[in-house]
Amino acid sequence: MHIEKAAYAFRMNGTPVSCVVFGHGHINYTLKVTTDAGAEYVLQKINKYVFRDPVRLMANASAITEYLRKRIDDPRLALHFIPTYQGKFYHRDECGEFWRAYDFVGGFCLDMPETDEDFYQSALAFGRFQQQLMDFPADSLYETIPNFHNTIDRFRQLKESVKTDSCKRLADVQQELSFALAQEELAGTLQRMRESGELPLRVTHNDTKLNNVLLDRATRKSLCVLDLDTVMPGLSAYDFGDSIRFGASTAPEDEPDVDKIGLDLHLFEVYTKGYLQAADLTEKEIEMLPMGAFVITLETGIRFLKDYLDGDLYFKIAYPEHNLVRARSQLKLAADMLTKMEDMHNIVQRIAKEQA
Ligand code: GN1
Ligand code: MG
Repeated sequence: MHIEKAAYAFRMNGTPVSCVVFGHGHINYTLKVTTDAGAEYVLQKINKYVFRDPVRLMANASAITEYLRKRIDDPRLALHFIPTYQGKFYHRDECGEFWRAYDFVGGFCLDMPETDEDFYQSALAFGRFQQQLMDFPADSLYETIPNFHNTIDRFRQLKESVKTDSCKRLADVQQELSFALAQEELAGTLQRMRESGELPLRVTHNDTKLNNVLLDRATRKSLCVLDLDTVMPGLSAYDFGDSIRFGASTAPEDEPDVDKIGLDLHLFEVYTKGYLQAADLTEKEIEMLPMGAFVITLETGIRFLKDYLDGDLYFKIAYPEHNLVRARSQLKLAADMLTKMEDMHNIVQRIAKEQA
């Protein structure tokens, strides 16, 4: 068995004896390490193309987990990073790659909710996360990816890639591009409200996919949220919206048959119940939740589209057209959401009233 050398840099309990690829993330390289003492860890190589400053990234992530760990009674309710023998939360190897490790506490993650309750549990987890960080000093966090959910800037970046067309792929994406560009004005709504101060800045997770929630094997209740790389000041609508995009779709993010893709309003309702129960939002924030679903779905669509045009530099792909397939699915989902804005709005308002 090949054991990544980086595993030996961390103060693990025992000596690593097994090391296997793990999880479904699109960005970092993730492994599960087991030691001769039976201890299990997640070991990750941080993607330096995506995260330009891994040291600051780990400063954010460890500050957050330490803050959370003071506020929980069961250690499985927050990630626990393992220090290296040098006493840092990251290890820099001889190739200049950055690694980190955290306790593997068991549990499991889902790519699609198997039951309503699974999805509800994920809503509670992300709602709680935001609630627990309500008083965390947001301005002490570095912006690990500047303008991450600045949809207006995402359009600017897309247009740059269109202009360059470095891989001569523009002809493949005409239909997708014209749909996306027709939504540009509406898609800037949240960013404009953020800038004008109409929506409050919060510490948000910003990558709230269902598979970033750890569920307990025995009880199936949510334990904690994973992947703290993009925790930054943001809007509640981003976190809500990204969860809906990923978990309340009738098909996976990379479903090639767009006819299978749409918003499942029942799952939308399930998630809304959990999120509003756990997080304490202002009236304006509640009003903008459906917009969050649309904006983040469209934004993710144009990010995949841009990466396809650029030659797949950002997201890991499993086959050559993967990013194009993902872009098409997300734009189809965004289009379906547009037709269901009023339904989403009615559901949100009804639940908000019921829970008031
Ligand atoms: C990436 O790493 P992963 O798979 O959790 C991406 C998200 C996208 C998502 C799409 C840092 O998340 O923003 O929504 O893929 N993360 C980053 O599946 O760009
Ligand atoms: Mg991620």
